[in-house]
Amino acid sequence: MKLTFRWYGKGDSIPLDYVRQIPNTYSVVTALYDVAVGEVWSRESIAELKAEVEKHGLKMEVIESVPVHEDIKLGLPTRDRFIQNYCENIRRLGEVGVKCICYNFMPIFDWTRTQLDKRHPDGSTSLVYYGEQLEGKNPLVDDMNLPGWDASYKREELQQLFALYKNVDSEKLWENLKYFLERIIPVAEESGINMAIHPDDPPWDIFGLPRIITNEKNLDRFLSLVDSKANGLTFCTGSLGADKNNDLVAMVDKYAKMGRIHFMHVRNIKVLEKGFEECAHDQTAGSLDILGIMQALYKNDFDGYLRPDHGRMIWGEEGKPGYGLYDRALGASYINGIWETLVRFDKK
Ligand code: DNO
Repeated sequence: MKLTFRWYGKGDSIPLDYVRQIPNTYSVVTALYDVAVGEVWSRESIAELKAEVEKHGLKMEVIESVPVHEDIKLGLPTRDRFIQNYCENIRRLGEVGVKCICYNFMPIFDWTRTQLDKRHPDGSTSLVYYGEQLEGKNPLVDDMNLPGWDASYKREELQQLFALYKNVDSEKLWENLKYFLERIIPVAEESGINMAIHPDDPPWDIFGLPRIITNEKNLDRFLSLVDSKANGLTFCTGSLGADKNNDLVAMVDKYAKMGRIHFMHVRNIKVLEKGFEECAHDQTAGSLDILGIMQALYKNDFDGYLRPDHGRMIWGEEGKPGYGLYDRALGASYINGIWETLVRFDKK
């Protein structure tokens, strides 16, 4: 396991020196945040970001994300130009030693929550998703400011996008994903990069938009679209774990054995009837079997990247929801402790 920590570049309020002080941190997980989706990242900006990271004794081996332009997901004729740009970004990142790129294939929206600062009895706050609050809501007419959504979309743009997605059901989305993978995976192979798709969060359709990276059957289908090691997974426990039917331990065991998990996002959640609450990483804090997941990684000699995922806001910290320092550092330490224990009491 190579422990990593997400860092949002120079605009991140958490200094790299602090990240470095988290025991066992090997690499940051970062990206360029000022490039429009679909455009080519300049070599200068990539080099500058890498130099900044390395100046602080860390590596830059994981990029999260190189976002996928909506035209690619929609399968529009304009997609080829954006796929070419995507390939160029893979090449450029490979040139500077990046080993893994995380991306997602969710239509329009990335992760979705109903509240970012739900206060819990111990005074901490965290991200939550209460499905009841979304029932009967329509983002095209209701005034909704759902956290996690790209706030830069104007209502009219959203309406246009939704209209375009009318022609894209889940089968069409699979087709468009295959078209994309068939073109980028050979480039990733040549560039020494493993592509790692992030599951849909939450793993079910949102407002009639299809979501397909959601469960074991679909992950199997995804991996077989292009059967190459470079076509792999970001296994996000919190995303996949929101669906009670996903047996995370069995899935981690299976995909780690196949060598197709390149990146782990580890966090715990409390699974509710119609949603979930994010909580501390610890086993006892939520519903997921974090120990079982870590053990499945260990048993399969997992040597990919892993990062603690969203943390709560604790100890009065203010910052980017899910991405404060304190609780993610606690998560990292918890993960280190589990791993060291597994190594010490080796029972493969
Ligand atoms: C949320 C993240 C996601 C993830 C993207 C990957 O905190 O896990 O936004 O970075 O889905 O493309």
